[in-house]
Amino acid sequence: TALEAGLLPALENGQFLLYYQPKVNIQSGKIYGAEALIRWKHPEFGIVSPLDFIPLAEKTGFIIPLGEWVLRAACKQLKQWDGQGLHDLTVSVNLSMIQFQQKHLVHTIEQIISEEGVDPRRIELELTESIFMDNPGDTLRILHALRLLGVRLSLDDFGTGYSSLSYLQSIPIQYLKLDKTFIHDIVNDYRKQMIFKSLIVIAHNLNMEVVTEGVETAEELAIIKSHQCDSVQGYLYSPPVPPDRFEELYKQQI
Ligand code: G
Ligand code: G
Ligand code: NA
Ligand code: MN
Repeated sequence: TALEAGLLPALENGQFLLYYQPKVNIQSGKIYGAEALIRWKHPEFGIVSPLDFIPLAEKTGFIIPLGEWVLRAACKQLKQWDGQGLHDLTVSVNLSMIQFQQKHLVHTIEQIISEEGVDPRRIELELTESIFMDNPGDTLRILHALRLLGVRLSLDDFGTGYSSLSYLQSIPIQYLKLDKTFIHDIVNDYRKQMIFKSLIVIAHNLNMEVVTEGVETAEELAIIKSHQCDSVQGYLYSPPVPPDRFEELYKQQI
């Protein structure tokens, strides 16, 4: 397809960019980091959503160089923010299953982060449960190797698909990201509230912090606050935005 053929030239021509969605600490109400979300600034179609090209990139293997570009660009952004007075932010990037299966993943990540001169503890990798479908033993080994680098790991979209509490017994992750379908309609759904509340207790007992995604209203925020969720991401604070807009949001809060 036209989009598929356009991927490599787009990378070469600098048509990919990262938007950033603030992550907000519930207690302080302050932005402490951002999730990097890729966009394609297409000369003809305008801003193209990753939903339209990530699957193509996964199918063709292009996700490997693209994913490396994402991590490098996120590191560069972090350094730029340091220089602009946006100190101590963390940034997270999404890792596709295909990247995860790549042989030299750990080495590649280590290399990019060290070349860019970023403290690995300020980089978070967002993984989904799909990484456990293939070979759980290998997956665990890779996760431990990533942890040794110092990067943070989070389990993204938790609660969708084949969520199983058994993963939580063994995986070395620091953050559990509850999917937005969890929070959707939680205000009117007592059972959802009870599951939500219980999951937070489980996560905390396993030394994980909980990030709730997709928070859109003050009522939803009040509920998750009452259940001691650690941080939030959602339209209530901001959608994913270009870096200059993120900087405005950060500066507005002080
Ligand atoms: O930003 P938005 O909500 O439109 O993202 C849509 C989907 O694309 C999400 O599932 C998100 O995880 C995925 N996505 C966004 N950026 C990246 C990226 O850099 N790498 C991968 N693998 N997925 C991404
Ligand atoms: O799959 P992943 O969790 O990485 O994708 C994040 C996606 O969720 C992005 O496409 C982002 O635009 C979207 N998103 C972020 N906040 C909200 C929200 O409050 N409501 C909804 N409906 N989507 C959101
Ligand atoms: Na994510
Ligand atoms: Mn998610």
